[in-house]
Amino acid sequence: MAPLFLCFLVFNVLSQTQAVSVKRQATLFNQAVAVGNLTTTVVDEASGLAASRRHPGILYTHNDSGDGPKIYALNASDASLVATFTVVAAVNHDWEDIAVGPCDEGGNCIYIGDFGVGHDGQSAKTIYRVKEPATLVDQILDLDSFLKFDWSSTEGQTLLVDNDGEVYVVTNVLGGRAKMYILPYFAWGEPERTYVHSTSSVHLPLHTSHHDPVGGDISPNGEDLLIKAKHHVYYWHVPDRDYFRAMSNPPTELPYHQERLGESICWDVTGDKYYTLSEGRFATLYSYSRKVPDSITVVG
Ligand SMILES: *[C@@H]1O[C@H](CO)[C@@H](O)[C@H](O)[C@H]1NC(C)=O
Ligand SMILES: *[C@@H]1O[C@H](CO)[C@@H](O)[C@H](O)[C@H]1NC(C)=O
Ligand SMILES: CC(=O)N[C@H]1CO[C@H](CO)[C@@H](O)[C@@H]1O
Repeated sequence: MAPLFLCFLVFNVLSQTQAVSVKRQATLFNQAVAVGNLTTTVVDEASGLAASRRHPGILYTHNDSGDGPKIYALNASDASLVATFTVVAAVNHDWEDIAVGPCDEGGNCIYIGDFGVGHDGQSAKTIYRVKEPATLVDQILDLDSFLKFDWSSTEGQTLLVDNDGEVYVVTNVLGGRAKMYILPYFAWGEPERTYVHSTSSVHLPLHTSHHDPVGGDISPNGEDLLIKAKHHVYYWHVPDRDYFRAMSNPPTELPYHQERLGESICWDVTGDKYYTLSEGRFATLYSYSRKVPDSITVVG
């Protein structure tokens, strides 16, 4: 028993050390693999991506402005369209991102960020929440709730939802540093807009010379955060789930296959890979899988 236990202990220590050095070398994830191309013409401006919790292997996406209030369910193994959901009592002014997180009364909800600047120069500054449907067939989804906010920023393109249902919105800036805001929970369902002060925000440790960032996602276990810029994917490991404090640390840059107009990124439901999808017709869905630490290969 004793030598076996010791062996196990050594293995654990080794794999911990490996994980740390692997992270420093920024070789945590593999290069992009093309999963498949969109075969449907209805998704031609995909601007957000999120993994279903209720239906593993399904990713939700949506069009940018110009579409109805529609969520498209894609098969993560071949990028085919599985179902289309229409959200009643919502409008797609300029939906910029989508996320999945808990509902108020348990279960999983889809969150939609309508906070881009539409063709009319206005921003709806609204988050919609709907329950994840039980079946993957075309259907109408009732609104679970909405959150109307206001801020001093022009627009956001990144929506993050954590395990507690807290909602974070990242501003999109041209030059300088974007800010991550946490939206107040009490604002859900309030007919009046709630003003979000900059005291509820933190600067990202990133400088941009493009309109960035364009998307992001928190992993289902809450420990990993991705922010996507036009040309880069940034990663923070956040074991304590303090996403605000994580922003005082520089991120690790992860592999990214440059897309024409890539605005969408999400984790897989297991957190073992992430996906990116570009705007445009017949865009390619890419996946980037987590590398298995060397120590596991050696021992296993
Ligand atoms: C997917 O699209 C890319 C770029 O248009 C193309 O090169 C590739 O052949 C397509 N793959 C499939 C399986 O159709
Ligand atoms: C997704 O695609 C895979 C491979 O093509 C297939 O086996 C699976 O049944 C599909 N899932 C759904 C929900 O359509
Ligand atoms: C099917 C559909 O409505 N597609 C829309 C997706 O969004 C773009 C605008 O960004 C529209 O041009 C498409 O018509």
